[in-house]
Amino acid sequence: MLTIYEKLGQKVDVWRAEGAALLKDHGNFKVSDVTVAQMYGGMRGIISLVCDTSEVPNDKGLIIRGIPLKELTQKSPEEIFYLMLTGDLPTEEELVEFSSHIKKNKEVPGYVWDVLRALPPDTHPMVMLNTAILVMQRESEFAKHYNEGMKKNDYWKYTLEDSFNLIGRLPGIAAGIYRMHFNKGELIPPVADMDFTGDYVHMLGMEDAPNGFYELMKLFLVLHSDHEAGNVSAMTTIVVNSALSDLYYSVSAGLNGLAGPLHGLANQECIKWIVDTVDRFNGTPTKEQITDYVTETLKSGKVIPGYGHAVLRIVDPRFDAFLDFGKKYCSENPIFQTVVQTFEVVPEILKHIEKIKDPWPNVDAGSGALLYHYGIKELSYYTVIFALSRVLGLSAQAVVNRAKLKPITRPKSVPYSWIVDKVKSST
Ligand code: AMX
Repeated sequence: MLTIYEKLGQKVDVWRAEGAALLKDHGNFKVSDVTVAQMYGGMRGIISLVCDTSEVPNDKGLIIRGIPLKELTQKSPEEIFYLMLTGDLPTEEELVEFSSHIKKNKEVPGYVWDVLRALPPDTHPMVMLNTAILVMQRESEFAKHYNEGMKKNDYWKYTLEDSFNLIGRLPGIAAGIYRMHFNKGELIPPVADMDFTGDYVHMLGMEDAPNGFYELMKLFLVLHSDHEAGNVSAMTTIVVNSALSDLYYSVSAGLNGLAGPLHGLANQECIKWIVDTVDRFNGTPTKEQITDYVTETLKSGKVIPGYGHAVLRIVDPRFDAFLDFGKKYCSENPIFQTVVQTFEVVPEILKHIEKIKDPWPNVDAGSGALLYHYGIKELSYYTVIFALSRVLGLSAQAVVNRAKLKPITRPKSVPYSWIVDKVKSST
């Protein structure tokens, strides 16, 4: 059996040779054009990034290294991380060796807790998470070896090492934030040999949660792990990382983007909207009541959280996976029932609003109701769990980019007058 460093080492040589051949033979091949509307419209649809860890065709949803998500929902976060890094699912032996790198880094240094305790009590949990990640930058192996003159060829190895250190500690940090911020009692130390999901559940203090909580967290951590490279958090991580900033700087930057309500914070916004609906109508609302509330929300100028997507044009398969889970474990719960009812109502309304390109639910439309069912009712915490999962993809993308010797990101910008002149001169 090859260790993860040996296995990736072999792949890296192949990837570099393939990339070099592609550039030599087809470097001038044109893959996309850019319109003025795209420049002014958030670069939507411009094919301009290479991402091997996952892809999101608009009519299929998430595919990780060629495997559709629905074939991966029973896997563990460790297996998905391995798959994203190498392109292969691990054998049992490989998984044990791989997981040992994550397990040996579980202890969170005391200074991280000191910094978190010093933050004002109304600090958002996402700020706590990103601060914790950033203060650990002093431990970056990449930064240390860079300062010692490491060779470019080895950048990926120390990025991988940073990812193991970061990912090993994150369940403890995320669980600690939950306990600290929401007064859940003392911090709970990790258990050396527990898996990523199990130890997180343990450190949350939720080992006695009702049947299915471990399965929910495992599914949650798999479903949110990656979504190609063009979304706000992934692209931000890539851009920052491309300056040879290490993983701590890059991931912390990317997660600041995840904290936006149009991106990862949508899960917090969505459950807030669902709970408000249930409160307002004293239980699971009727379809007519949901219709009224949707209309009111739209009239007030707000979006319906959990619906729509910049890329997808179908029901997000991640939403489908959560829906299946809910039907199995909590079909009687009024919050979950409201999610189901909302799904039956909202797309029909959004379909008739011309400007909305995707009326279907995304990942955030269903996840919160399940967390709520199991007793995690602190809504501002939801994006932290999303982040705990997404760090797997952000890290895998960074390692692969380093392996492929990706240069600094630096697209060209132009002023408005340049576009006007260009349009004039061509007509
Ligand atoms: N409710 C109301 N209006 C919506 C809408 C929704 N759910 N989805 C899109 N629209 C509106 C947009 O705000 C935009 O209006 P504007 O032109 O007046 O600004 C118009 O429809 C066109 O948008 P679009 O091209 O269909 O989508 P987009 O690519 O610009 O944005 C997204 C995509 C996700 C930001 C948007 O659908 C949205 O705001 N959804 C609600 C928030 C949400 O669920 N975000 C989570 C996404 C998944 C994730 O990252 N976790």
